[in-house]
Amino acid sequence: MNDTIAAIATPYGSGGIGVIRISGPEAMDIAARIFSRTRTGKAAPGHLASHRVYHGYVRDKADIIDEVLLIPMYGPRSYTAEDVVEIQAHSGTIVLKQILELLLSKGARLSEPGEFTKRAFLHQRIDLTQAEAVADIINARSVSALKFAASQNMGALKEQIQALRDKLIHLMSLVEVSIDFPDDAEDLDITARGTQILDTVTTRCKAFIQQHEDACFLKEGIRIAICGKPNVGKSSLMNRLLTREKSIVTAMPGTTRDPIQDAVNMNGVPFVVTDTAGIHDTDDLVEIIGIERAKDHIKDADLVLFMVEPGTVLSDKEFEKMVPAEKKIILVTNKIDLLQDPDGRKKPGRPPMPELPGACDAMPNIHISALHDRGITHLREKIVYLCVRDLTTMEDSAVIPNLRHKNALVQALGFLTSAKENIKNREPEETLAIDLKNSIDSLGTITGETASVDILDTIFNNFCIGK
Ligand SMILES: Nc1nc2c(ncn2[C@@H]2O[C@H](COP(=O)(O)OP(=O)(O)OP(=O)(O)O)[C@@H](O)[C@H]2O)c(=O)[nH]1
Ligand SMILES: [Mg+2]
Repeated sequence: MNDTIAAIATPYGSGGIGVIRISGPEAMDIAARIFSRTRTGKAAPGHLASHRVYHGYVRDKADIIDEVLLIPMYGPRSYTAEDVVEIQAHSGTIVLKQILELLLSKGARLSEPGEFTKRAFLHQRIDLTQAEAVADIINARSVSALKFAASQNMGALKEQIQALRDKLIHLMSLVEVSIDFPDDAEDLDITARGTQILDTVTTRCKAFIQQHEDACFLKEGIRIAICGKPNVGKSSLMNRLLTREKSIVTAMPGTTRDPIQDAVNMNGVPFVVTDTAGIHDTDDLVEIIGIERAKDHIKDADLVLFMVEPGTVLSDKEFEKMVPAEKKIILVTNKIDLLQDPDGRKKPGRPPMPELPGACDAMPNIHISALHDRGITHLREKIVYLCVRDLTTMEDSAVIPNLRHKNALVQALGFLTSAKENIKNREPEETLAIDLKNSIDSLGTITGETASVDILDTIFNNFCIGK
């Protein structure tokens, strides 16, 4: 952290404004070397006041590269807590690159991915959960995901983990006192107090783990598989849900072979929808492979849209082979335009209703016409309702541990369980102290107090350069 880093902070490509960021002990000097407040470059900026906006020019000797705004921010009141300068230039690939190269030639070093945020963490301006939330905000694919990331960025998870850790540290201090002063041990009543603290912390850790399980879909997207017999209209529905023509639709059965996947946001919730090959008995090798892949997607899906059409006949056995019993399923009856007009009048000579196994009676059954865009809004609402009905209760606590946090919580839980056993079996207090220390360290990896260099590298390497 002794050197000064620079990077383009805005995305590649053309735009109104592009930002270049410089951070480190020489940030002000390096910026001053390329910046002048007049076109002729005679007026050196002199002392740059913090948090002011300077208008001027970036110059390479006699050449003006761009007209810019320059914002100096002295540490610790900056993103990294170091001296930071942000240069707002016009956003073109060449102009930003030229300014960056000029800065590098004046003594700055090109930053590594996430290095600005890493410096903010190492200077203890933010903890590790807040640093991770920065990446989550950037990558948020839905309003809900953004909301949780923003709350984590404000320190919601940090505070709750720290509170648990403080309770354990308090217990640890009692245990240490009773080891050092065995005569006072009885007054400290480690058994009762310890059990109570361990129970509280264990319950919270379990709740956090559950919150992770319930809500990790917010980041990754809820997986929906559209499946059914060939030609029932799966690809037509896929295109309706995505609101664009992604899957090929033809009147020929067996059109879709490879699974077709795309992300879509419905009512602020992210979904990943997969259109699959129609499942039936066939000798066609390509279809057989497509059907195998379809089954894999059905197995992994959080929700299956099982599609039928008027005239579909399906036995119990056939249905069982298509969809595993424990799946969350919405039955989608497509092509209702063949049965009735939009005003509800029955069509003469209409095909028979689908004949389905008894197990389907209990499933939600939505009637649609993918071709004529009927019932799609209702289906979307049903999908969102089924997948996120538990979300409202979760929002109160407003923290969602990620996979890394969850693994640390599981590890902590192991040590906490062992600590409780120690108290119950009246083991020596030294043994209890070891379990407590380990559980405190496990929770510390979440906030970064005890995180190893490897953990830090893994986290920050996933950032983009300039963040
Ligand atoms: N009348 C009517 N036809 C539809 C409807 N939805 C789809 N179709 C037609 O049904 C045929 C098959 O549609 P697809 O969406 O390709 O069906 P699929 O289930 O993906 O078919 P495969 O990929 O071959 O398994 C096409 O001719 C569509 O135009 C509908 O709601 N009503
Ligand atoms: Mg298809």
